Amino acid sequence: MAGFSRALGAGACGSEGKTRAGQMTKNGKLSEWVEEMRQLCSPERVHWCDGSREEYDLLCSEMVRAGTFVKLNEAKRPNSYLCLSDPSDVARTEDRTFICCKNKDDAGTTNNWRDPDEMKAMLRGLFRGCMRGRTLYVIPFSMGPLGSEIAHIGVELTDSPYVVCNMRIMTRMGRAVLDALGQGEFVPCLHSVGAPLAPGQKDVPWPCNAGNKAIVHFPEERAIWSFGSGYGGNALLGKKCFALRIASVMARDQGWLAEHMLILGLTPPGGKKVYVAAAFPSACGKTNLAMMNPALPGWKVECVGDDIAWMKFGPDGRLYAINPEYGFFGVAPGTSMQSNPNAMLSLGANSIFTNVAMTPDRDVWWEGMTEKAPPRLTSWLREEWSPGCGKKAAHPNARFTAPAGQCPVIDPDWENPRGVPISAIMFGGRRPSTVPLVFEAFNWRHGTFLGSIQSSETTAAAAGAVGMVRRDPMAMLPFCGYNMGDYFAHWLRMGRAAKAGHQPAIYYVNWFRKSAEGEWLWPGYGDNVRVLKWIVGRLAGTAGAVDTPIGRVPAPGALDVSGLNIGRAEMDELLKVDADAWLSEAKGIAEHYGKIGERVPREMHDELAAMERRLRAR
Ligand code: SAT
Ligand code: MN
Repeated sequence: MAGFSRALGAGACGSEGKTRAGQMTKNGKLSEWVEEMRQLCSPERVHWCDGSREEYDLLCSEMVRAGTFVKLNEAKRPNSYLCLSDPSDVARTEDRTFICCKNKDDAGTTNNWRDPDEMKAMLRGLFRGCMRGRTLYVIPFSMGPLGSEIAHIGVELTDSPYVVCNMRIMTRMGRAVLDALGQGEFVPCLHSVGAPLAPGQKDVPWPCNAGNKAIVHFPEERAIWSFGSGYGGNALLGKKCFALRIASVMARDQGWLAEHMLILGLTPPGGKKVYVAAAFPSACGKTNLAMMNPALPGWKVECVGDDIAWMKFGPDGRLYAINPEYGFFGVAPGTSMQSNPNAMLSLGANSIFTNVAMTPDRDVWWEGMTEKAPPRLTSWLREEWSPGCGKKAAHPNARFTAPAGQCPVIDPDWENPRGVPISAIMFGGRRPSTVPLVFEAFNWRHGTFLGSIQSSETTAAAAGAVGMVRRDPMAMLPFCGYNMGDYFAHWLRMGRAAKAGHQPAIYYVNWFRKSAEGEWLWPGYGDNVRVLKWIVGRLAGTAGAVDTPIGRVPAPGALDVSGLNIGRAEMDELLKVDADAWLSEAKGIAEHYGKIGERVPREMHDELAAMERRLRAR
């Protein structure tokens, strides 16, 4: 990166052996911390990112020279790059992710806990000299629109230019953030790929340290230390580490919600727009739902965010949400002009593609992007690839990083610092059986119960087996920075904090139910608007529902299936509540609560018992 520092060092943004912090920030805590970390990590130089296009372009061209990036075909995909990671570094590593608070019970049984002092000592060992031969980049970033009361600022120190470029797409970053920070508080986020370079040692395209990954959170100190991985949520620390794990703790302490939710605006034909937030686990279709093209004529969906929602009750008693992010870090495989045209249009330019395949004319391809695969490709493993060769061309967790502002259906209020008012919250996951297409919670407390029992088949977004059903409460299992039982209690508290009549209604959805023959019962994608339409009807008091032991399902005929080839029998199957299946589900829920432990609120056990009673009374 010598060329980079030479080119920018003369400018105002400051690249040199010693931190030129004084020029960049008057924030004493920040400059002290950067200096302390510089001494610990021993980078060759420090660069304070200003967030400019010039800086981004320079970093990209340096990475092209280093073999980290391939510049894609400018005519087809302007200002875009392909990046292929080391095959050992392709997803979040949940077993190497730690929550280090003083008291083990405060992390709870669903998190990996370590004593903070012991972990810090171990990390200091790992980070000592870990940036030798590399540049330490200082990335000031804002999660949320600058100046929003719901937003928060972080500063990531990293030795990965790939991280810098992704952070520029995923967050508001650079000089303007430092100006907004002033003397204020920030979340310190330290990141290293953990691969120091000896003098004269040639770098590899994707440096990492597969044997020593550690993604560590100190919730009490509100700090993040991440070592050894350059991929996604392990390395772009504003996302899962800050905006979910650390922010969930801030939200608990300060009385708001940091959730793994998309936010969309839904406008009925000639009607009033409502905003909905929805929590699904990683790689379960949040991006597809957030920017769908509705299959029903006249309906409009607009996207505020596709992954994370920060929500606070406003002075009017309503729940307001912002998307703390600035871009999409979406799963590429399966994304096509059929499944998600608005995502495809969002990534048409100014994007970074990680672990997808490349066509001979230097464009991107992945499984599901077109019906027929191109005859020849270079796979994510840098191998020649042709259809039928038996290997995947793109890694199943291959990602695109694209600016949210490029989404054709981005909501006009997506950067509104006050946020958008949320009328309904949806939980959901992939369940081939048992769970109906949609049902409504009786009230906030019951809705909290439904979130707490959320379950889904595992996906490629995390390392480990794919397709196993696991309980993933509020889709936060890998992202809640504290005891899951306390988190349920926080949800109950938040419901009580809402002004009467202003609690969002809560729904549970499952697009993935299959028939006995193993076929999808529901078309999904743009047809999911039919479920949203029923929800809007419920909010307006016009759509019918019938009570079942687990919640309210659409009354016969209340769900608009016009034009779909779904008969009465299929509809019954889709909405069926099988008492026996749910009674055995209840056993699984009791075990799930047992595993979380004694901090599961009484109310949740009561809800479970009440559900069982209703099921038995059937
Ligand atoms: O890699 S990320 O953690 O950012 C994506 C995800 O798992 O949802
Ligand atoms: Mn996610």
